[in-house]
Amino acid sequence: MPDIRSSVIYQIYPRSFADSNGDGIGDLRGIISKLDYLADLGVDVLWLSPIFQSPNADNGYDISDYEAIMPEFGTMTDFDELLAQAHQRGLRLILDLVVNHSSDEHRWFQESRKSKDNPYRDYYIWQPPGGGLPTNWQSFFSGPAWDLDETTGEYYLHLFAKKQPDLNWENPALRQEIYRMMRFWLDKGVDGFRMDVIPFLSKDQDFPDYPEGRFGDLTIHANGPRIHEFLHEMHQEVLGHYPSVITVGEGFGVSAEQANLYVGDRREELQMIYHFDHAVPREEHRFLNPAPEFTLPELKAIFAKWNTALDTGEDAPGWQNIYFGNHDNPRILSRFGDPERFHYESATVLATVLLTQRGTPSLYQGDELGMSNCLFEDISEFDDIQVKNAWAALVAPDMDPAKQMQFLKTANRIARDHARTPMQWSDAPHAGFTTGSTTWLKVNPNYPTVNAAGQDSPPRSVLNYYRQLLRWRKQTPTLHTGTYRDLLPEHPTLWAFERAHESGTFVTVANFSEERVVLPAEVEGKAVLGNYAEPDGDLRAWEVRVYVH
Ligand code: ISL
Ligand code: CA
Repeated sequence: MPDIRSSVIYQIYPRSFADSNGDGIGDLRGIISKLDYLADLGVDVLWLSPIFQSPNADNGYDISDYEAIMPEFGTMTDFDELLAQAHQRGLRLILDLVVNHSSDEHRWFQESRKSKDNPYRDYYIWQPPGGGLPTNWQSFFSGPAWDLDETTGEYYLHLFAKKQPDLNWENPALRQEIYRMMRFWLDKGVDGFRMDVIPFLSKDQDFPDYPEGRFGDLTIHANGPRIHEFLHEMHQEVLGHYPSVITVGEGFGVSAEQANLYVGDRREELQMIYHFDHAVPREEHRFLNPAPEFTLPELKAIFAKWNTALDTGEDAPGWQNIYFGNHDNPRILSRFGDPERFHYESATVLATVLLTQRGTPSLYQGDELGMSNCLFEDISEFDDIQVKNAWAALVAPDMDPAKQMQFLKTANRIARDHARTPMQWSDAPHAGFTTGSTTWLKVNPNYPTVNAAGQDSPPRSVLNYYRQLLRWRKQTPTLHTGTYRDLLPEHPTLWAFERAHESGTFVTVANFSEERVVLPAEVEGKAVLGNYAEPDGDLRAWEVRVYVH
């Protein structure tokens, strides 16, 4: 089994990847039809965002049956074929495990809400009304985290939307149900799980209000008192019995110092975690008060800090999953690059920096083509519950024109929908994503110039750069396990780092600007790879090079 450290993960957002039957919604047969493309790209592991039965209040992150396929996506037969065909091509497949909450349409919740003595009552978290809301806890998508359920007159907890009630991990019967479900998928041959908001599973049973000054800080719900006991139990009961299983925890609220509690080598919890230190801050009010983007020195400091932390302390070493973007963030090219003026150059800068970093990288679908943010002209063009609920809370009450403008401008920078527009396969109508007449979310109008078919043959294309880089990464052990050292942490526009290992030392140097920069003395050796012909002398606009010495 390949070491996860030499692997690259590719995230598929199934709703937007490829539509096989013309209904405008991506599906499993669509993914099957693109497996050759993915194998040829050179990635190793496919992570599918949720494919399970769901009313789609949060696009599948609200599951109503963990062992059934969402009918819009296909059938279990389609899934079995997808898995077999992926394996035939040497691709491993991991699923999204969303077990902090389910959908309110899950059978367990339907039972749970019926009566206080229903056998499923304790599958969820209920509190009596007392003097009103049990605590002042807030939810991600919709105000207070408690909702009064009329049938029994008690509140249930939902740290996300109302339709996403939190599961009660204190209940051993619930935990066993989850473990059984995990075995069901692993026994089918699934290669592992990406675990949604995994640090949230354990809740403080004293149900304290937010501490003074931290009202609404949702990171407080992470790292609860029994989280490591639960994850260790999951390992004993399930994960440890599948020696080559891949696990990636979504580490919302986990600090660099806490990371090895989850992924330290001997902890028997998870294999990898990914952090949020460089994710777009997304408290609801950000849509009217946007936070500035990270500067390059800030971004570099975050990567350096995590590398050090994972190698430090009694639980070291630990391993992480690294990324620039995913389905919860805008497009990386729009955040950190220059899609209009230096499309090829800045997309390949981001590719090279991520794929030569230390850690197992996750690529997000479409980044290998340089897909960028899409212009949403009106609130009605968005789909995401987060944007819609924030609009309802912040703008709809008075529809103040200045607020509307500010909101739309910010959403056009940070909304999750940017990552969710359909994959751009060709310059055919709807970017070749569907043969039908509509798509569930608008297609980025730049598809005639940015698409996979158009980038397939030209040697100088973002796609061919990724293909070449992924092949080179695979055969270069230094990139898998070599140490990481930032050579110029303070430099405002250059990211220069060294990866050292007995098999060779490499230096990546990337210019995150259009200004020419003199090659610093710290960078030595012979250039082996880059995004400009003749890599020599000053670094040109958005130029990246990798040196060996
Ligand atoms: O995008 C965010 C919310 O506005 C993130 O903070 C996100 O909610 C958080 O990282 C948890 O993400 C995961 O769980 C959510 C789901 O909406 C996200 O898509 C998923 O990645 C609830 O299941
Ligand atoms: Ca379809």
